[in-house]
Amino acid sequence: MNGTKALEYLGQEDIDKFDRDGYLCIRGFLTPDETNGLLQRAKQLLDEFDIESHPKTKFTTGDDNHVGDDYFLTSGDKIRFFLEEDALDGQGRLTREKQKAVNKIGHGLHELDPVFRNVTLKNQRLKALVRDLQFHKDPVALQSMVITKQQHIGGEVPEHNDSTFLYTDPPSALGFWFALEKCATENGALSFLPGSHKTTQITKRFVRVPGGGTGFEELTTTADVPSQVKGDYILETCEPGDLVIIHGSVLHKSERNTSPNTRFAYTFHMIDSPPYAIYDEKNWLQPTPELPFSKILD
Ligand SMILES: O=C(O)CCC(=O)C(=O)O
Repeated sequence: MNGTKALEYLGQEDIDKFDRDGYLCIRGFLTPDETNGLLQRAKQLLDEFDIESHPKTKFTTGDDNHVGDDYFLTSGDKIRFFLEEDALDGQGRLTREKQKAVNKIGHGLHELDPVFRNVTLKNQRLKALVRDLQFHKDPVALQSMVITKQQHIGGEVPEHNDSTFLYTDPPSALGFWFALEKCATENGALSFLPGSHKTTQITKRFVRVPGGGTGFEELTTTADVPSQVKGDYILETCEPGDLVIIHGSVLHKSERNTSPNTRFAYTFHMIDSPPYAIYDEKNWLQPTPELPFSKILD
């Protein structure tokens, strides 16, 4: 994947591991100050958001029941708050304090909030890593989120790959996922099916449905790859400050958090830009003239 250019941040063994497994954990990528800054800012956003004017949009992920209301669809250039499925009772009232009811904050943190922007768009270490990986020719950033995995009710994230949700032609999604707290078995650490990026086709894409809402569109695939994924999921426990780079085709998931500890993580994605990859108007998240997707290597 990497040519003859001298590496700036990664080692060749990191690049080889990412190529083999479809994901790569980089321990201690963020400094303790950066990690704590992101965590405290996320908690401050939770303290400050107004639950009275909130439409009570929950973050749901099932194949037949994925969130798709206007609050979600127009959140690409905003900082919005999506609730845990179990945070509301039958009458739509919160069953807990608002800070413990939010599943995730998204999706324009990396553009709008200075603390998140610094780590995402202004981060020289990250730019060096991106140049080393050579995954993209001209990457842009989109879809940033703080995933809180709340104590006791933090929802499961079912098996998926990210290119289904951020589809480009050809697929080019790459996830950057930063642990802000300890991530262990009991609070829903990420797990991966190593190598599945080489054996899994992108067979559907998450789209805006004409007339409103979201759904999945089936794709016709021509790639000649084995459809049967072999092997076992590997749970990747993380310490605060660790970064996991996630190939857009690799299968991954996280379990429900039934523990008394939250599992805050910050994540955003990169895709390639034209002419290398086309991101079209069917995608759920749309750039706006006021806030186009920012380039990473400007
Ligand atoms: O943080 C999680 O539990 C899931 C994250 C994930 O699957 C993703 O960012 O694609």
